[in-house]
Amino acid sequence: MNVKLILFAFLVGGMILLNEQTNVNALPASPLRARQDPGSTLGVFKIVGNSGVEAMHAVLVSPRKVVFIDKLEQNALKRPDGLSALSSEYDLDTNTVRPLGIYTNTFCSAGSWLGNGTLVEAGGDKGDANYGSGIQTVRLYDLSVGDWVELEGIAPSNRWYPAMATLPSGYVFVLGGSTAATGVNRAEINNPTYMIFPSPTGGALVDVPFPFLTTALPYNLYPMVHVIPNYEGATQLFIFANQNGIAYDLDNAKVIAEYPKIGGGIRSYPLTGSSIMLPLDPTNYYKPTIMICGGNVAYEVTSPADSSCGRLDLTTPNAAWDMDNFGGTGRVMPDSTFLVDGSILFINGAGMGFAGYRKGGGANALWVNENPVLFPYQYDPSAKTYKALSASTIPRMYHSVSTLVPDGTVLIAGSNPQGAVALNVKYPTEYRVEIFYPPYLYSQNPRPNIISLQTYPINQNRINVNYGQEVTMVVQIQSNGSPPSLKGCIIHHGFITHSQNMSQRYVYLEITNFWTDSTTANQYILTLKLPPNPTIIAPGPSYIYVFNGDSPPVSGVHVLLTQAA
Ligand SMILES: *[C@@H]1O[C@H](CO)[C@@H](O)[C@H](O)[C@H]1NC(C)=O
Ligand SMILES: [Cu+2]
Repeated sequence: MNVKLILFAFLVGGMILLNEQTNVNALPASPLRARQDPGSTLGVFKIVGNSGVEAMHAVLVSPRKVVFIDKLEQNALKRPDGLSALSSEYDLDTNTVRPLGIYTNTFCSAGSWLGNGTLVEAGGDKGDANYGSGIQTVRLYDLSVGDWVELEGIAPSNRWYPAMATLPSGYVFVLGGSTAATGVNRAEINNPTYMIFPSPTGGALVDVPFPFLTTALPYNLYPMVHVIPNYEGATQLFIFANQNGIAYDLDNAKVIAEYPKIGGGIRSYPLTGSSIMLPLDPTNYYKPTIMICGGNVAYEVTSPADSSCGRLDLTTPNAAWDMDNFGGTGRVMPDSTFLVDGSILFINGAGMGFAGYRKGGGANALWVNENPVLFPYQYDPSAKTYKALSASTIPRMYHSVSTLVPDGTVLIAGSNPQGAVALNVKYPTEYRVEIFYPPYLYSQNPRPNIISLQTYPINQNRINVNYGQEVTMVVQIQSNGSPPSLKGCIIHHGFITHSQNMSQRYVYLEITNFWTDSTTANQYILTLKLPPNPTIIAPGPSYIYVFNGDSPPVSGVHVLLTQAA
């Protein structure tokens, strides 16, 4: 036996003995403590359940429920009428699914929340004998109903691979796409227009020309759209496709800035990259920085994925892209997901090829996305550093997703690089749902337990809050000898598909007051100031968090953020 090993065994044994004898820090088992799983400074993946339908899209609809949406294919999960479900609701407490009622083809659509808290999903492809056409369909999901209502054929044009974003008005902006399914877009099927849902005039939905999408051909599908924060409350959008971005004033229908071309590869479908607006901070007046990562330089099966990210300050005149090497690993179809502490998880994707389906079958199958990247990076936006974390065992390539869950974990699902369900192939239709426990869940900083917001107890229900409001929170934090070091934030979790988080956003909240609650041990009362207007973060459902050092709360608070009446 090796000397080091003996020494190690002795040390571990000694430590256990010490703990048993002296009972050092013997706290009761409680969610207030850091997780005690065999520790990992690199995070842990766990397979927890089955998504029922392939998870092409995912959206957190309440703290413990995620809705998945697939395309038209023969999933094992059946609707009450016996046909395969195309959408499901996943319960994070029981790890079970129930089928939802989507009856039109959702391949491939998009979604975003209305400011009133209803989820909108729009677009898709042709139907068949059993399922309606989804290509002009708008779908609505209300928590109170717990299921979809489909408005078939109400959109004025076909949209396949559109982008969506919640506007400061609370209406949803639906941009671009093609009029038919395609591997790469082309002029004959391009849809260089946008529509706003519901109709701002109250009349029929209308399409408005948007010429940028013509100049961005052929790589203009799932364009990236982010509302630009400003104090005036103006509706200004950062829109990016292919390798170029503009700032667009939607109120006055004009381009107000054209940004330089990004370095590195192409960033839009099928050479799919990911974009994210870095956390906004009131201490620097919500200065907006966009980060775009991954993609590919060429539409070729054997082309290695792009290993670059660009950061751009949208409001700095003549700003240039600040490029890096994406941690040193190329990724096409990465997902970018905010963690509670303001870091970003870059996860999923492939090291080679592009977004799309395998060509051929059997031993001759040609996989157009290959070399799955199994490990995430945790990116620190302030230090601009990447940390490689633990790897999953499951490839997550085309049609896979990840989303933050309010308990600080990340749900990962999907992957299906083929047109129909296939299980016994190299990269099968993937139904396994994983939860990733980021390193901060193994932190020694005790986790805050939020007890109430504005005197309302914390449960699954949304609490109504307004822009500019100071909200009062009661929180318990187990003592570990040092006083808690709290930060606050509000996160809009977005709607995730095809490596885009429609309207996902992270905004730090100023803690304006903080005092110890003299009536209850380890309890604190604080006030948090919400952002001033809906350009900073979309109106509608969001989650308010406080975190202790890096340690996230037991759960964020589900709120509905609106303008004061
Ligand atoms: C939100 O607005 C949409 C579109 O007008 C409407 O269909 C939906 O019922 C509204 N939701 C709520 C909760 O009021
Ligand atoms: Cu797709």
